[in-house]
Amino acid sequence: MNYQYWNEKMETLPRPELEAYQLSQLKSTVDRALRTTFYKDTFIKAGIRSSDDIKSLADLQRIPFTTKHDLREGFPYGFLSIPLDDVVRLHASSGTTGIPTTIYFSAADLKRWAGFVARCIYGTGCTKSDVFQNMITYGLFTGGLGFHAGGEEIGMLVIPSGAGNTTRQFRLMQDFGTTVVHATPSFLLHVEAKMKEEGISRESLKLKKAFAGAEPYSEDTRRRIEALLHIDVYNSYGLSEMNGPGVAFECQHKDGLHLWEDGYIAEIVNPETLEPLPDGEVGELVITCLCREATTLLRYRTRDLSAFYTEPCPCGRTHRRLRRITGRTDDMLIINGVNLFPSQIEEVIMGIREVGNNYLIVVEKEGVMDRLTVKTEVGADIFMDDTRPLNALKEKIRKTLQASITINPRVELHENGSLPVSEGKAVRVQDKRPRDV
Ligand code: DLL
Repeated sequence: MNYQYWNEKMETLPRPELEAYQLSQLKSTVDRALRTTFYKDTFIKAGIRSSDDIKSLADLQRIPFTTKHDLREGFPYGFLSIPLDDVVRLHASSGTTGIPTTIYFSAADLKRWAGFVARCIYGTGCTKSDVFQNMITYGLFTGGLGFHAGGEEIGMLVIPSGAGNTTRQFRLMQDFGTTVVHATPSFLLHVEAKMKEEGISRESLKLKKAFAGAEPYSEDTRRRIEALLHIDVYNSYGLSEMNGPGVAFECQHKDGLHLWEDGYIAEIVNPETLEPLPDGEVGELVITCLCREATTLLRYRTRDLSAFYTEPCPCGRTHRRLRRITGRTDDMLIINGVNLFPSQIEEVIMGIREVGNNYLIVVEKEGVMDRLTVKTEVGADIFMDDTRPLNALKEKIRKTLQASITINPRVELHENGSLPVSEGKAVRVQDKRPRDV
């Protein structure tokens, strides 16, 4: 395979040098943290007075974890480590409580972030000759401007189309010969369904690749998008607290996501005990940001579940790979006492050929019991008025799900294109059970 590196020196830095670099960056991050109102207090309690107290990477363990709750408590400037005058941009994600978590960037931070995203894009084989249509939300969400800057850094022609409006997306693809797109996996599935509906032939498009991320999806979903659109799909992971996209990305092997360890220190911990887990074991991903001067965040508990690969990657990059993120610790549903991640359902149903591209999980109370309903669309080639094959399909889905998740779900089949689609991250779960107050 022909590998291309955007920043060969950093991407292939031997581990001892990479770790020495991390240590020096960690030290400056600790010094910056001491300038924030949040860490000043917590560091003093932890006995850290300056970066001189950090002698090796192992000393990271002395630093307390930071949570989303801390970020909200520190709103708006508790994590800022440079004068506000030197801040040139903010991004924010508004959570369910309404208090946004806000991340500030200096001009140098934006430049570094663009470099990491460029590294991701270039590593998939893209060049400045590609035409890149960024079909994701712009604005406070980091996916739009983050990928936009990465594409421009490489010198690609970037089309800032934003999310939604498939008719206009097809038009742009045809007019400008789009070769690469970026979207959530759920929007890519929707695009494919709309292509059929609008009679757009695959041959009229020059598409080769897609970057898909911002929400969990299964390997079967990736394969489905690849087969339907005849493209290569690369998994892209990131979060606003760590700048946005550009934290971890698949290389041409599409087997695990390289986490850029010169920009981030990642740990996998047991989400209950918070003890570190050995490579290969699934746990909560905790990240320290080394590549940003405006907002300092150390040992941030992402709530995302993943594991480190133990083997190095044949592409030659020395940065460790993460397994596909299967969900979040706070995504877990408990149904009549059985723990269930929505990704377990997706894994099953996306492997069934007759199932369409969209689905919804509904949990309700029936008397004292929880009731799980899985609503899935059927493929475009399946007729809704032919009940015999539909009943057989329903039974097949129910049985396969039950064998895999040990819960007997109710299955509802819906016409292709009839379940709600969101332009941003897909909303896959409706938990209608009354909340205990
Ligand atoms: O979703 C940043 C991003 C934009 C990533 C574009 C990739 C592409 P947030 O809105 O803060 O930021 O959401 C971050 O989304 O903690 C994960 O739970 C989830 N997530 C992001 N990428 C993936 C992925 C952006 N590839 C949260 N697989 C994260 C699974 C993902 N989950």
